[in-house]
Amino acid sequence: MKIIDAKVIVCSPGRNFVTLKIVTDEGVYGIGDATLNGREKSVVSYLQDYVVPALIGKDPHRIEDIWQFFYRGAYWRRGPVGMTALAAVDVALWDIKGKVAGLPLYQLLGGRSRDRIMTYTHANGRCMESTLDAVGKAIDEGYKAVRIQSGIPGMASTYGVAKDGHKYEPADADLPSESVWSTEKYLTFMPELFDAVRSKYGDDVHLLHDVHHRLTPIEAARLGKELEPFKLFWLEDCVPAENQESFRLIREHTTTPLAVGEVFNSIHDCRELIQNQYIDYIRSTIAHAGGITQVRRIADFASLFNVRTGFHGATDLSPVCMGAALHFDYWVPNFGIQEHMPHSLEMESVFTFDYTFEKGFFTPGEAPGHGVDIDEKLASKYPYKRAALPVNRLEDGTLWNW
Ligand code: CS2
Ligand code: MG
Repeated sequence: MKIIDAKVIVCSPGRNFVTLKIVTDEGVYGIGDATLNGREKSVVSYLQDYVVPALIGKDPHRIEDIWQFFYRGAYWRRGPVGMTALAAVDVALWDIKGKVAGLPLYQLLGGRSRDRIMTYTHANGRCMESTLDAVGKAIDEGYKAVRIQSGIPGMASTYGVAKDGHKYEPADADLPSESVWSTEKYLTFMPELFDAVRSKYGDDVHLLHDVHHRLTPIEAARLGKELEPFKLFWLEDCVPAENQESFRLIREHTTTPLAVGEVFNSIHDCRELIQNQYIDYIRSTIAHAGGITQVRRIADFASLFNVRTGFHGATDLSPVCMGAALHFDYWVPNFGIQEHMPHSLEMESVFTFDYTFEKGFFTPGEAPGHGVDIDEKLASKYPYKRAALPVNRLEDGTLWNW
């Protein structure tokens, strides 16, 4: 079997997506998600100018060798753009292998380890009351786990809170919009917020929160400690994780479980975090961490240190990534939880998939491969429009982590 073509499909059904379609000489094709929010065209160029020409003629069954060719052979290894491009190739090849074998992807990985996949959704509001209402709505929809983000008194806006009446979409302008952040106001409000949620909804629902890289280690230690009474499922991205050692200080102060990794693209980004058990959940996702081939290595390594998976699953990861992630979640022994920000009907119209959601849990389909496809004709009706992620400044104007 040989690869005879590879197409990069860029579309924007409500938001930008990049999809790689690899076609073989036997008519079987596979697709992978190559979406990197705010940097889509960089991945398009990396694929079109450097990866696709070298793919033509290769045997699509040689997934590992092709992975090594575009990782070890790239010279300029790692980085979000190259690893997102490699991830798309990898997922498309696993899709082809499943189709040729006539097996759903989870069977190729080792069969299912569970009956269903627990997922969490987002609840957010501009104030405590509207956030509490959003939590209640998520619980009514059957979710057993809810991520909570709220507007902060004294701040005009903050991460994770949708503009009135809209779904939350961070890439909200042609050029980066600017927001203002106050750690002091945030740290004062968070314990009040989670106290109110627990008081209203009790202890049964899992609560998660994304700090989104905005604290220093000692601030994160304080927040983790102050949130302990509210028994979070996890506190996510509490500090930027380039310095993995900074998590030791947080770990020494709090038992609140920690999750990190959606911005990682290599096992080396999380090796110390995992082997020192500084974290409880690794979030590196198939679309940005080099595909199934590398994420499987990360998950296996994490299993040695009691670290579980908690894949990133925001709307800027397409249904292709979601489909592949659910097959992986079905198999991976050290599964933790799967994020799910529902895609809009417009987004879902371009992608067909056979995974299903019921009462807080997902199940992948039984179609060979990952079960997701793209309607190229319909996709072409939604042209790309540049959309940048925001930047964040402290109240004194200092450029801070968004
Ligand atoms: C967030 C993401 O879902 C999450 O945990 O961190 O929504 C993140 O802000 C976006 O994926 C950035 O593109
Ligand atoms: Mg996050």
